[in-house]
Amino acid sequence: MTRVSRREALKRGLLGVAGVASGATVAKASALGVHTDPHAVMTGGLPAEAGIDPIAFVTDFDYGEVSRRPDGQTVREYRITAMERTIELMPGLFYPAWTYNGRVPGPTLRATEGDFVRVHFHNASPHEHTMHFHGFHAARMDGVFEQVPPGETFVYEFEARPFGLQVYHCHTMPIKRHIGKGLYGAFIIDPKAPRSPAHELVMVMNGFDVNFDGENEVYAVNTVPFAYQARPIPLRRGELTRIYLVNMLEFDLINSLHIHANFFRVFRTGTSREPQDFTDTIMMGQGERHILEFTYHETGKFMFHAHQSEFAELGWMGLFDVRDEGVAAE
Ligand SMILES: [Cu+2]
Repeated sequence: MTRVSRREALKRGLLGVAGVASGATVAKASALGVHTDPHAVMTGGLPAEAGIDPIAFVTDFDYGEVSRRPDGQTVREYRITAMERTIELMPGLFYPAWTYNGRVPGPTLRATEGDFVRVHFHNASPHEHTMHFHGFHAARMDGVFEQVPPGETFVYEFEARPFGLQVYHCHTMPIKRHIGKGLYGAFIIDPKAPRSPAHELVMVMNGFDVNFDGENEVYAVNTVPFAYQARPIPLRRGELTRIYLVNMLEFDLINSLHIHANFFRVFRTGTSREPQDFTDTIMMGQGERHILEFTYHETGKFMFHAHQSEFAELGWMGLFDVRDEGVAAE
């Protein structure tokens, strides 16, 4: 396999396939040195596709299967399966991902502080994996020493604490491989007294090392490069927007988000009800996550992107389309 640097990939027209649904072929992926064997892009009988719809993903929250204990405590049960799946990041650009439930990121799990959380984790892949949740729990629920072999199941149980924006990811060595391959997701723990009503969006910043050279060739928020440039995220003028922003980017030390023509309040890790900052750009290391709140008072299209310009040009950019009408209510 010829090593192609990400700058060369850029020169070879990676940007040219953004948002183009037809005409691109596996030859483009071949230029990047990724699989072109038709069997390699059909893992486990599943067709190659993005695994998620980026527009649906931003507002897709998994509250689990809800029941109640005799003492009134809410129980939320989630079913997560680790599986291999080749996903199509952009037309013709395939990536053999390791996924939770066949998608990258995994589902955005959501509970309220004090709920009892039970996660049935099944490993349907040929490698050992775990689920390591950020937040409070017992040592045996930490997803580090209890590796789950292929074909086995492990049940994680804990109380959802503390409220804020948490994250989960695989904690199997080498971790950079297991995270880089796609095993992560957001985990929102709402405070008991709800936050103010808002249009809520989940953004998981990530990237993919498509030629396995230990650096990312493409960057994105929610997996698909340029997804929200091709299909802007609709916002309503005057309505509070709340972004649950998570950085799970592997290989690069930092990532960032910048929004145009506006400032946001920053609730670091979402653990305080009081904002700690008011700015338009935030830098984050891997595993950092923050809640951002802002309101647009003008209509029109506004860009948001990583303020590492290279990341933006390799896929991590998008648009808000602020309107007075035609925005689905949450
Ligand atoms: Cu893993």
